[in-house]
Amino acid sequence: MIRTVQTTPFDDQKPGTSGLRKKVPVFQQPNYVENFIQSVFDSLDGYRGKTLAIGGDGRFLNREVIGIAIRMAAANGFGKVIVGKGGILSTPAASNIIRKYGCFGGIILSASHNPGGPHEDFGIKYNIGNGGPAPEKITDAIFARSKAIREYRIADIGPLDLDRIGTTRAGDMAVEVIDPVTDYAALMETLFDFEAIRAMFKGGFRMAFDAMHAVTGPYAKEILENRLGAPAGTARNFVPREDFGGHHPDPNLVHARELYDEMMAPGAPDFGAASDGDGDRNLIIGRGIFVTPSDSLAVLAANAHLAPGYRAELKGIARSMPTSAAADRVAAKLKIGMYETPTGWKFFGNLLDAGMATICGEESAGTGSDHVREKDGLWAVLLWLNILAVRKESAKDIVTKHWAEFGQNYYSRHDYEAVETDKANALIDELRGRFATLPGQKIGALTVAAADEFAYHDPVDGSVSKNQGTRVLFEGGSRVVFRLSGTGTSGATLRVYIEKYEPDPAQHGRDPQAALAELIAAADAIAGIRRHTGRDAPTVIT
Ligand code: G16
Repeated sequence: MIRTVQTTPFDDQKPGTSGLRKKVPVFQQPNYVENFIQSVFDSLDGYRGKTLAIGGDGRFLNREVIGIAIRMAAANGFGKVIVGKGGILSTPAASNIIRKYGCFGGIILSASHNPGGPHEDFGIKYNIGNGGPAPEKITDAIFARSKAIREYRIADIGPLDLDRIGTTRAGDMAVEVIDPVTDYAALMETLFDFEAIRAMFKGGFRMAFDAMHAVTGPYAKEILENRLGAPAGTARNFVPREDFGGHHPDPNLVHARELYDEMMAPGAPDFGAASDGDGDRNLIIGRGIFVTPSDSLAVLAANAHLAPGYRAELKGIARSMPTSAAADRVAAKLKIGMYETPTGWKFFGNLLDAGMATICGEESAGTGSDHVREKDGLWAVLLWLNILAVRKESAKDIVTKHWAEFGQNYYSRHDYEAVETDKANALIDELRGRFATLPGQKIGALTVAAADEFAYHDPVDGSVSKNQGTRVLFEGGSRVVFRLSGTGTSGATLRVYIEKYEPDPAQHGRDPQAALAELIAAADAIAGIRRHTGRDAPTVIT
């Protein structure tokens, strides 16, 4: 039986950088989830009888919301839903399912690297038929609808068994429960030289992969240990938990500190890696070297031809604006297109669909390719393994040689989390007001060359996205970028991205904070970070 339920709108359902992310108690308000999902369906055309993929990263509230999504999909006329067993699908695996099975779209439940649990974070995201996050045109429509919604539709169906693989019916709709790992693992086998990686493990190569008690655990166990023959124990913290074991499933130098310390200590494994809550981010640490996501993108692009799936010339490389320009130098050498997009994986979708880019990446620990339309944590790890297996050199040697050839883009991001929203806005507004007067100003030894707000003109569909980050560019090519995060759930997070290009190999491999000290001081002098936020130091430095 289909019920139409009267409701009143919420005014805070604006999707951010990657879907709607809020604290769990916000989602637990009566009708909150239903309103948002109905607003998604109301913003789409032509889905009757079609298939919807549904899955999430297994965090607290995952099962309940999956049940609601299935019942609402049935009531709204979808012909079928494909759901990961136990309600689990990593974000890249969900993207693959949407593409492989020709789904109309998908609903992905995740708050990514944010913590999980009854008082932590949850999220809902809609992905379109290409497997990628909905573009702004759709997320804007969802938000507009969420402010006007008066009713939603939901089917009263009996209990759903999400733990048994197979197809059942929910009213007129088929519910197919699939193994979350099988299709993804099969896709990885088509892209990488599993033989070569297997031989490397057989030869004694040691790796530590921290799944951070998040969704990648079962994927890593199956692919690294079962299929590639890495010793048992290579995948750690591989049992997904609703609260990620009480940790932030954020693969960075703060939350994956143990792995970092191990990789820097004597007797470290050859290679260390980690992934986040929903499996789309990656952390790469070679023995004795942390590889920044921006450098990782550049190294992967320069060496991708060593993997079977990327033997043909890359079509182009894309990166988000705050990501360092390291990959630009690779694109220039390969004589292929280089695209600079706003932050948010959704902006890569058009470039990938149009065949203009093959590999994309972001400073926020995301790398991926045209194999799906999400960033893909394990994919990045496997491409690294493939490169290591073919080149038979250490990650440190590979990165050091890369710098020697292309120069090093020193890079760091300073995050000021949970800043009062008014204060963060005031900082950005003040900065905007100084665009005209900043050029020519000297700060220490640095001279400002230009200051502006990044706007993106999508070369495929002509859409324009404004206000995508404030840039201060210095003479000589260094820069500082200021941006407010679109994924936080408390107050505002100010992100300060700092970058300096160093061509001289004698100056490579220094501590980035020391190498960037002058720019870090300039960032505060220009934006008044301390003055506005009252903070002496960033919350997180990556
Ligand atoms: C999301 C987006 C990424 C973005 C990141 C950080 O990642 O998919 O494209 O770079 O957020 O965004 P912000 O700087 O606005 O917080 P994830 O892994 O959180 O889904």
